[in-house]
Amino acid sequence: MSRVSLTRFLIEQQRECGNLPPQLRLLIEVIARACKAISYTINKGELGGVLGSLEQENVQGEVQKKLDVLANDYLIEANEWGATLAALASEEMEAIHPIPHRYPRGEYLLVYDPLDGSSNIDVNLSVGTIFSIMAAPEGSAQRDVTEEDFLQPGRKQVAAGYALYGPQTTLVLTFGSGVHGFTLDREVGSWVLTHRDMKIPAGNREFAINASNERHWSPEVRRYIADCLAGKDGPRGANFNMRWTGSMVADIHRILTRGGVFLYPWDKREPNRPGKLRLMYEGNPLGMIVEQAGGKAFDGHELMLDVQPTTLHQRVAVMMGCAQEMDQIMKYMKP
Ligand code: AHM
Repeated sequence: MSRVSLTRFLIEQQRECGNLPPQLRLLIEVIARACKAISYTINKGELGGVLGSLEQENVQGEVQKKLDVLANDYLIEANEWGATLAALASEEMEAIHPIPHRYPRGEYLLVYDPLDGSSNIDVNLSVGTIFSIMAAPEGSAQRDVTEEDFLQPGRKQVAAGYALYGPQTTLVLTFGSGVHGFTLDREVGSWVLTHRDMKIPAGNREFAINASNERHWSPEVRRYIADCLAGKDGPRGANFNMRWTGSMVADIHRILTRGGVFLYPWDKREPNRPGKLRLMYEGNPLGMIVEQAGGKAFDGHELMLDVQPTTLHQRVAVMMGCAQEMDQIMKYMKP
């Protein structure tokens, strides 16, 4: 069987589905190229001098890893000059980054988390890059884009994806007509289509949650997890399994591949904060992928993709995965 490269796949989609304008196709290819560079850099590990932390914090108040900053720089350098973007925003940068005036501006806005799960880097576990693409507002070629222009609900994303740097490097993409996975062939330096039209399998009773926060959870979340833990003899009448990688992108990839649900709910450690994870960098792009793969994404009150963002770095409670199990969770969460 002949191998389908990312370029060939995108060109065929453009031809057949008509939902992939040339500028969006180019943007996806450029992001994929930057992810390739990030993958090679991560792979060098200690030999490349890229492990460890810097003595500085990002806008989220988290100590930055060297690779957080490197990955962020790769994505800016790759995307600045290509005339596909009006501006970009990164979890690692406080303010949005308009495309400098020396380059032509394009029709899209890019939002990304350059390295999700970065506490996993130094212990050689999976991390990933997550991205979300939206249309830039009309007229943004003539004026500077503002943070408000980025505050679009996830439903308006035109594409989303992630690269997972694990035992294999995989790229998972959606532009609104299904979810497709590619594996990096390191010898050739090419992304090869390996998972066409991914769908979250039903019936896998596996949940991902940081159980060390149990005492802080809401009564609804405690009841849901307690019922799962009660197993075959409990109200759910089945045994459940638990998995937690500390890297959301890896947990979502597992769910896409073999089913289950992921939860990072609101908890009372910081009661005024809706959750730990970020709406624009994690909730929305992974929510779009999960929905496109037949699953559901929920913030505890409404569907993730319907949440109206109010700030770029806003936090959100996250519950997403297999549709059938999400229906159960949503019943538990009803007031
Ligand atoms: P990061 O942006 O610092 O990498 O944090 C995000 C990560 C998610 O990938 C993961 O699900 C979660 O934080 C893990 O949190 P915890 O430290 O509670 O295990």
